[in-house]
Amino acid sequence: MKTTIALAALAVYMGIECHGAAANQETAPRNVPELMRTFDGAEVKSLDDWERKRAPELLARFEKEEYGRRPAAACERARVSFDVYDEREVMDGKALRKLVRVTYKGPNGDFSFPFTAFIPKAKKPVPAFVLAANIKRGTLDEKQALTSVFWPVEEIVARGYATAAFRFDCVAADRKGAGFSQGVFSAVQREGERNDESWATLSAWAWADSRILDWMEMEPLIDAKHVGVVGHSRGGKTAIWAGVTDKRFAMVCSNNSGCSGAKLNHIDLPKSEHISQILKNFPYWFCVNYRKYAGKDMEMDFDQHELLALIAPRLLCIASATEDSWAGQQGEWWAAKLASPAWTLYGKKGLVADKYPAPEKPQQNGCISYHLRKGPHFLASYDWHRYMDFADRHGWH
Ligand code: GTR
Repeated sequence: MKTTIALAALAVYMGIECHGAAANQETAPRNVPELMRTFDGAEVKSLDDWERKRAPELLARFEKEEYGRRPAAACERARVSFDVYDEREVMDGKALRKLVRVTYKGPNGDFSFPFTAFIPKAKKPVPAFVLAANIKRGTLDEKQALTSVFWPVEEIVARGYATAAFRFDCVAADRKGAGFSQGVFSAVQREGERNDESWATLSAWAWADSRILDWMEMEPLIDAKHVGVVGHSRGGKTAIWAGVTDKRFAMVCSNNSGCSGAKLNHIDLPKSEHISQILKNFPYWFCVNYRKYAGKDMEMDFDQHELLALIAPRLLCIASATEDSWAGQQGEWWAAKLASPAWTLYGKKGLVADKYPAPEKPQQNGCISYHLRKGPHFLASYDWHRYMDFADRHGWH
């Protein structure tokens, strides 16, 4: 009880909303679009069918209809450079803290944003986690980071992982009406060049996750082949899109991401957020085309399990919280379950579980991990430890 109150208070302090009580009875999905059938009706029978036809058509669908397409210029590595502008020992010499500025030279001007990295001292390069930090107040300076429950860097470092985080609003404003002539958008294109399938804010944040990975690839203290991307709620949606659009991420951890994140739409969970609600409050997270799906959650011909499937054969962690029915916990579990056949095509196991789990009984036997934390909508130390357990289990240490 105490922990719950403390977490809720922290969530409020950090500007993160807490959502209502749990719905625990089991609900089954209905009329779910078939993962292993192409849009023109052909059955996907092999890995080849998947990689040549189905996965590309799904990616194109999610780009065109939900998260938007990133202009090619945003993805040119040669436009990106880094400046480590401060570096010091922290945690009694156990780790290095680096402050890094990313500069992107866009066709329409320059844009830069800072991030903070903590790297444990070790004999060989260490695996790492990148966090898109959706905090609305405070900075990611040393003091903030070291005392933050949302980003428990001391615990992460103690387990031998490096971690880096950027603040959302340093990349693109998290505000309705902010438009697309600010943040990274301004450097890439003019508002007048945008159309109904242009990238939007979730994609811009996911872009920043990838720039941090660019830097990690050049940082000799980090093992860039073992980097996970983590995010909570809108950050959890961002983490999924980052992992889908950038296959260098070896693991995706999507915490309480809910509607238009890990939650399946074809499931009747009345207390959970629906597409019409998310579009009303946060239209700028998505491309304009997504608006045609408002009120069509159970009718659309694609769904979020198909997005998760695009992460196969890499590692995927989906997490819910008992008091977070707004995120639709069972919908998150079902999407993980229904995405699993993509892992089977690679000779691996997705989510190894037949039943929705009890709280704090993580399901971690396959390449998809699912856990249900007790408590509110939040990214807690408990969640981080399950992500690190999963990475450890897959030999990251
Ligand atoms: C909520 C929103 C969710 C979720 C959350 C968050 O208000 O409805 O989709 O993303 O915000 O990011 O905290």
